[in-house]
Amino acid sequence: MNSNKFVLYAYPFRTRAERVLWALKEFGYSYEVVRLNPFKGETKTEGFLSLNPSGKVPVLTHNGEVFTESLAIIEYLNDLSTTKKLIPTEPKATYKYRKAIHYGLTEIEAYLWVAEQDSRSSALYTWPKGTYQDAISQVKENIKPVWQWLNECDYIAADQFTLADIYFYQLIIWSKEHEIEVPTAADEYLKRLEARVCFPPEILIRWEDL
Ligand SMILES: N[C@@H](CCC(=O)N[C@@H](CS)C(=O)NCC(=O)O)C(=O)O
Repeated sequence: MNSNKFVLYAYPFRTRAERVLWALKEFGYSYEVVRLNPFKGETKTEGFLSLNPSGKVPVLTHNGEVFTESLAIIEYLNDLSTTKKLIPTEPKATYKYRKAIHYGLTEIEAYLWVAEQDSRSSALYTWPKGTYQDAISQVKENIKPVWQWLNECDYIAADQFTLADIYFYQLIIWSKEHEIEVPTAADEYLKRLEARVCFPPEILIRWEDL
């Protein structure tokens, strides 16, 4: 473990990079975080674009090798770990885990991201009028099965914490910020996750709060 050198490139406020930060903590890796401000062009420098040509975070370097895509990175960290596993290995349990992640990505995050572009991040993108309302309606509808999962289980994809919880924590917090009503079982779930020793408080910092 000591030969692992991790550097995480993130923004100074909550982004998908906090998923990676949380996973680094859960697996007990030591790491350095480099915070870059996109509004000052710090993710468009030659140096950063040589790590990720899309200019997006998170980027993780591991012993000098570059890794991008937040969910792929946290799964890589799981695969590297010899002491802790946060992806189920029994086929049906793995299916449930993957189903949750894929559902979140295609049915919830895609719409949240568009809604976000149309509201808070308008300094980075602009979208046609009405986009926000349409995207939020989709989130409201598509998040309903998630509430049901949380009625049935303490965690999103299993009876215990998995990487899917890191992901869904952020999706639910994000939804709340867009005034999507969160049922009691889901609020209790968020509190359960916030009580974890490895929970990164950075995940709550929004750019408009800085
Ligand atoms: N699918 C990528 C998305 C990365 C992404 O969009 N990151 C945002 C911050 S959360 C970003 O850097 N946006 C800057 C931009 O769109 O130019 C992942 O999950 O890592």
